[in-house]
Amino acid sequence: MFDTLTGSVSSVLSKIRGKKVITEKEVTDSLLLIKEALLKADVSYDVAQVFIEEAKKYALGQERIETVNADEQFIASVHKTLVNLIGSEDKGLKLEPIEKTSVVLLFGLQGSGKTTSAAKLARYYKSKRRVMLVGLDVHRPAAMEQLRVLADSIGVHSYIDTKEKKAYKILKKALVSAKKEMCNLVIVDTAGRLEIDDEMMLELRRIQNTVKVHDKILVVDSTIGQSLFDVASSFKNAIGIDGVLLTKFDSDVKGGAALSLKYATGSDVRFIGTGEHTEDLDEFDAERFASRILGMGDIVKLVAKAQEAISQKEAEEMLQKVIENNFDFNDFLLQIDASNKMGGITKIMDMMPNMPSNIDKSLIDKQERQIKQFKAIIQSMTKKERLSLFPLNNSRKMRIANGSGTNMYEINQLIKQFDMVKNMLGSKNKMANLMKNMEGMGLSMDDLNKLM
Ligand SMILES: Nc1nc2c(ncn2[C@@H]2O[C@H](COP(=O)(O)OP(=O)(O)OP(=O)(O)O)[C@@H](O)[C@H]2O)c(=O)[nH]1
Ligand SMILES: [Mg+2]
Repeated sequence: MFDTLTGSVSSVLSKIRGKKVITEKEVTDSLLLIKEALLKADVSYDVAQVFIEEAKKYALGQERIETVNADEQFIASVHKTLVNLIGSEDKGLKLEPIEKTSVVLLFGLQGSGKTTSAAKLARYYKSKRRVMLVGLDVHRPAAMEQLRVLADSIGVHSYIDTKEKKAYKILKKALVSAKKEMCNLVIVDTAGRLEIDDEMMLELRRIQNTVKVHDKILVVDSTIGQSLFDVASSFKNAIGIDGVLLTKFDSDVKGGAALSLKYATGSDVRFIGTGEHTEDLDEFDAERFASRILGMGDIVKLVAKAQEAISQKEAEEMLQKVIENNFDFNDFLLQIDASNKMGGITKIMDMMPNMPSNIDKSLIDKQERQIKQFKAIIQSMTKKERLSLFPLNNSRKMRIANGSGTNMYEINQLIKQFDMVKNMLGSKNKMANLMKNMEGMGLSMDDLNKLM
């Protein structure tokens, strides 16, 4: 994601890094280069201009802090300016207290991801609220069905009416049904158009005049490019925008929309869609996003994920086993699972700071395949074999290879890595090493290590 932008911004910053003193010219030149990178990332000229002016004011206007290096202070200024520009003070949906019913309206262009996002939000909130999804796409009955299927799959209520042609009438009836079902969060999916048209806006206005809407969320495809400004201003004029949900963040190579939305809509990006599945939704975090653009990586997320993937207790138990020389294939499997839980190597790399953008993807694919293979191999072992009480002879290896659809070479590879991890774990009696052993599975966890 945004490899080019991150690459060019970090190369500008790398020229500054290590400097004790930075001249005004160096500040201006660096900011101009960053501006160029922003423009290439499809950020509008206005936004890029605002960024450079603010950053300059901030960087030059600040008093020199003696204890902080000039380079760090400058990078911090750029970071702060970016965060202000992107802005995300508002997080999540703006909801009424739970005893009241909150109505959230999703709107946007055709194919921007409204229906999918409605389902994602329902899933996100279903543990906190009783959710009902309402389909108002009166122009395409299939779209309503799509919403119902999604609602069923995540286990929330839904209300559709494929016969009624007036969207606002469906919503009125849906709210009655929501009361009956005691749903306190109604998420409304509306129809989209290829372009903004009057009929679409009229329909939205009618909806808004019929019921009290508590949160109006514009759904925007992050690959939209410069037309973002027209879209935002039309919806803003017609019904107003409280917040933005940015979809297809996973396929956003430029980052322009994410950078410009606050400026274009005056509202914060509250959520980002990161894939096609209903679980692929995150609250947007401007600090992290800015860090990523500056090549500082998404360290916060990486650490949180690592902690989630392997609990402290599991880690300590594993360490104890190594000390007692009982580390077995079951433990190894647990670690493989932990790396899977973190989203696989590709996602981990994406979160790491200063990762070169030209990493050989085929190599990563190969390593991910190998991890899957290792899992299959261990799962084909007998209970005793998994305990690693004796060396595996050739006939056992053959049997395991047949069972897991692998071959002798791959089994030997696994044993080699297993031994490596075991030795590494045993070498230093430290929790930090536990994370490091992931290197044995092809992960570079150096940065994580420093933090643990
Ligand atoms: N990769 C990716 N795909 C997404 C995301 N959100 C939605 N999609 C895909 O985008 C396409 C359109 O999504 P929909 O939810 O049907 O869009 P919509 O705005 O409801 O479309 P209309 O009802 O036709 O206006 C589908 O193929 C979705 O799977 C996302 O965050 N990432
Ligand atoms: Mg739809």
